[in-house]
This record gives sequence, structure tokens and C-alpha cells, in this order.
Amino acid sequence: MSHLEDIEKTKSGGKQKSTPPEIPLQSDDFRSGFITLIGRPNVGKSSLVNRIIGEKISITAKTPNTTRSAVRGILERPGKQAVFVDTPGIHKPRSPLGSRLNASAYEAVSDVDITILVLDASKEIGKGDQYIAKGMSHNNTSIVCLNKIDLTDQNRVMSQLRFAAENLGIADAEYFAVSAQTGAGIKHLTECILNALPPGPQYFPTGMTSDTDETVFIAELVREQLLRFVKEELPHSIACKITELNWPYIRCEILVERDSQKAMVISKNGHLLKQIGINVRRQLPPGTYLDLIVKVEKNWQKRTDIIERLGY
Ligand SMILES: Nc1nc2c(ncn2[C@@H]2O[C@H](COP(=O)(O)OP(=O)(O)OP(=O)(O)O)[C@@H](O)[C@H]2O)c(=O)[nH]1
Ligand SMILES: [Mg+2]
Repeated sequence: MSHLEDIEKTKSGGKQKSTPPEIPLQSDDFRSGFITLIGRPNVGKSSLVNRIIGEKISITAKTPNTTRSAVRGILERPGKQAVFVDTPGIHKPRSPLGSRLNASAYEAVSDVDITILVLDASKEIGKGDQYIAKGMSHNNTSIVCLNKIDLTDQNRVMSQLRFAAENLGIADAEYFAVSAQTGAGIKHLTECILNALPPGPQYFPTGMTSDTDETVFIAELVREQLLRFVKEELPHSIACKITELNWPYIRCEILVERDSQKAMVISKNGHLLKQIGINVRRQLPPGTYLDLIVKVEKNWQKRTDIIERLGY
């Protein structure tokens, strides 16, 4: 079930969350597993999960540190279920929020069946990637995925793969060259992952593509649109939270850290906010009324109580 189908249910049923359908009895040869994607910020982890699942599971943006918590996308095939876990980009933290994002990525790699280290083919593979590779568990299947190959030529792709194989120190890794943008290499990657799944249970009900709560997903859609338009330090200072969902009415609070940022988000005549509202509503069922409220929560990135309250 997609997020939007969930909202459709809210519309008709008036309930905030739909009751999950019963999980059918499964045969002994069912195969399943958790596959976590890790990597530096902005390498395209969320774009890859969306491309593999075939719908928007996790928001993406040009700015680094877009993903703020582990996000699961579920892929089904007859007798198989693969749960892909998108994670925040691992980076040098400059705030308690940054530390929380890193911790959330590391939590998501412990005890999974397959770890995918995502690299950006258009950038030099560097210390950041090596650092993350070192922290990878050696108890499970490791995949190295060179993404954004549409931005570079075949020779560079080959030299990047060779460099990764010689310098990242990941034993027995399988290497893939893909583009989340064009879809190149994705089918092959997906098939290999499905073939590597160990015997296991069906973790989620049939037809479910994500387990993200619909209020969290809508707040993310608002944040994604804001990230498209705001500049400088603002992307890191923005957080969104749905405070009321009573279809067709949805109230979303946009937190910023300073009064000057509030003015930037509201902008002259509320023009920016209006545009954000239009772009988000386009992705929601027709008739949705989205109320966007901008609030100042001084230095929230440094306040662990607020970080926790926001669910990061
Ligand atoms: N050209 C090209 N751009 C890509 C590709 N994959 C992702 N991008 C772009 O790269 C940027 C970052 O993508 P994300 O998927 O948000 O990256 P991420 O690794 O999830 O980033 P964080 O959540 O910040 O860690 C976005 O502007 C994407 O559109 C690709 O294969 N080719
Ligand atoms: Mg991301």
C-alpha cells in the first residue's frame, strides 16, 4: 500500500491509520531480508531506494543531509520480500542533529542481511567513503554501488570501480554501476539482491511499499519542497511536523531557528509558502487543504529534546 492510498483510506474511513491486512500464511521456502543503503550525504541513496521500489519512499534534494531517519521501502516478488532501508548520509557532525543522523545510519546497518555502500561516480572516492567502508559489518553480504554513472563516461566508471575495489577494503563485495536517475543498471542490481535473500519470514503485509506513517510522509513532502527553494544554511534549520490530519484538513508546522529565517520562508506576500503548498498538494489526494505555519524554535538543531520530539 502506498502512502497516498493510506491517505485515501483516511478520507473515507476517517481513521488516521489503516488496519494492516492480514499477513497470509507462508511456505517454508519464503525468502526475505533487510538491505541497508549507507554512504556519504548526497550520493543518491534515497533516489536509489525510490527507483528500486518504483515510487517515492524517501525525499531527495540537491542539498546534503536531506534524509534524517531510516526510511524503509518494501519490494515484493512471488515468494520474496526485500526491505530496503534508506539512511541519513554519514558525515562529520557539527551539531547534535548531525550526530543523531550518523547514529541513525549506524543503527540501520547493524543486524541486516545485505549492506550497500553507495558511491557517487561523479566525485572522487575519498576518505569519507573509506571511513564508512571501514565501519561496515563483515558478517553479511556487502555490495558497492557506484551511482550517478550518467554523469560520467565508461572509462571513469571502470577506474572508479577499480579504485573502490583496491582502496575500500571491503572483503568479498559485489560491485554495481548504476544511475538512479536514468534507471541504468537498476534491474540487474535488484535481481541480484532478490537472488541473495536468505530464507526468512514475510515481514510486512502483501502490497505494502513503505511503513512510514502518513503524517511523517506528508511532513517530508513539505520539507522536500522547501529544500528545493531555500538556500545557504536554511536547509539544515528546517524541520516539518504535521500537527493535525483530519482530512481534508492538514496542518503542518515548519520550524526554523531564527526570526530572519522565518521571514525568508514566508517571503514577500507569502509567495514562497504559497508555491510550496501548491507543489505538495499536487502529490496528495484532490481536495486536500494544507495549512502551513512557520514557527521559530531557537537553535533546535542543538536541542536533543526537540530532535527527539521531531522523531529524528
Ligand atoms: N545525475 C544524477 N543525479 C542523481 C542520481 N542519483 C541521485 N541524484 C541526485 O543527487 C542528489 C542527491 O540525491 P539523494 O537521493 O537525495 O541523495 P542521498 O544520498 O539520499 O542524500 P542524503 O539524504 O543527504 O544523505 C539529488 O539532487 C538527486 O536528484 C543519479 O543517478 N544521477
Ligand atoms: Mg537521502
